[in-house]
Amino acid sequence: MSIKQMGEEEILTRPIYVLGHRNPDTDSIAAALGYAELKQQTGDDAVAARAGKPNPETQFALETFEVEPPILIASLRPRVRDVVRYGLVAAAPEASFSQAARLMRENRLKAMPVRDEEGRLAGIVSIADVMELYIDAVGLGDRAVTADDVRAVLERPVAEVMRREVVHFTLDDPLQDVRQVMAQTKHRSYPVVDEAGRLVALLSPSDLTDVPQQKVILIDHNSPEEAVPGIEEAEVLEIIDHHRLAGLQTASPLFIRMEPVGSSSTIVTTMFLERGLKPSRGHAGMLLSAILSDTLLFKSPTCTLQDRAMAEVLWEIAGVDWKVYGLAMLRAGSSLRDKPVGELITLDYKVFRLDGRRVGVGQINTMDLQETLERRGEFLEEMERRREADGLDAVLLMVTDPIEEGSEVLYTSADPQLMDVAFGRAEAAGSVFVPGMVSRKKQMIPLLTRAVSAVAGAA
Ligand SMILES: [Mn+2]
Repeated sequence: MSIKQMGEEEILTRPIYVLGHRNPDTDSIAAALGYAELKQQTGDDAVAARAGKPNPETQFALETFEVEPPILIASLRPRVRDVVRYGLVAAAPEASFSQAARLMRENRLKAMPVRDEEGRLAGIVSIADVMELYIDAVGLGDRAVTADDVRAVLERPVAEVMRREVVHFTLDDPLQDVRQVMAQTKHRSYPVVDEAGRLVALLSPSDLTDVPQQKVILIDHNSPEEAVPGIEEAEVLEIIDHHRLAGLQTASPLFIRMEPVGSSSTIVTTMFLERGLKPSRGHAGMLLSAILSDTLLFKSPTCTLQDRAMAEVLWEIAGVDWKVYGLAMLRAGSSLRDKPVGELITLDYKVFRLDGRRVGVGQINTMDLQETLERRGEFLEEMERRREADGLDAVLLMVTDPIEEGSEVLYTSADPQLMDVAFGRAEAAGSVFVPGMVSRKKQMIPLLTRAVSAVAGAA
């Protein structure tokens, strides 16, 4: 992060986040790491970010190649930390009221926070408090105020006169909430505390008038539904992706690189080579992992010659046998026995809008289909619960066996006809094995899209 001087305040300029989709898969993490490195190599202040917890497969890859996961960005909604100016005037609790008053006058403040020895917010002291103190001391005009009265008040320690109930904010409070509180309380300024409760700054309403937008590069996704919450408040500089275009609107022109290849990491690797650069060994290993994962070891119909060619470049740099490593990685990611069904359904789960219908489709890979299907009933129950809770037309789960090359598709739908059309009279069984189906994007979504329009046409 770079620091630039503006007046006497230090303002941290925030880096560009290279950010993958929610429910991150290996591609979404690896392509973010790789592309952030490429941007850094070409002189940009870019940082890889992730929208959620790495899945077990990604965790295996990160550990194998000794790579730190990207930073977690759970929301792009601006927070107090994005606008706060650090550095502030505060009184010690043992200071006298007159000392505090002098500080306030020097700094043209009407109120000042009080900070204890540990640096925590202890209270707030204000010029207006002095009025109350006089009234307490001498009553309302019962007798004349003497110099001794004034001295007695001014010499009292701040700790005795401060207000301890203070409207304050934390660095992580969303500005949306802050604005509401400010509108209700109408103070000139509010103390801000960090995670440990330490006083770090004062925030005034004018700090919220010109909020800088977070700059982001979206990787491995382009739809607002898959992006981190608050994406509409950020500035999207670039999109690097291999999915269909799905409705993101931007305020400014942007750089877009989308290619129908098996993985975003393939595009990132291609961009390295186009610039005569290459990723570090660790990131090469991650990018390779993503290609192997997205293409299911080059077997998926989404796999192209370019995926294969880039993978070859990457395994040279990473120094691994792709087949041995790839199988170990898929196996690490597909150990499902101990996981609750709710977690498995959402592990790699996306909601699609297909011709007016909203359909959730999850996918898990397993090397042991039978073991997973022993819990079929449990899965279907949880999927139906989720479908109702989210008001979806259907929820599907692809349980994919990359070695057998096929998927057991579990489904629950408000409209059984839709599933009948999609999977050919599957008889409300709630599940059907589809040989050859391994890709959600290239096989399942087109199939569902056709079924949705067929049902709409018939109605
Ligand atoms: Mn991908």
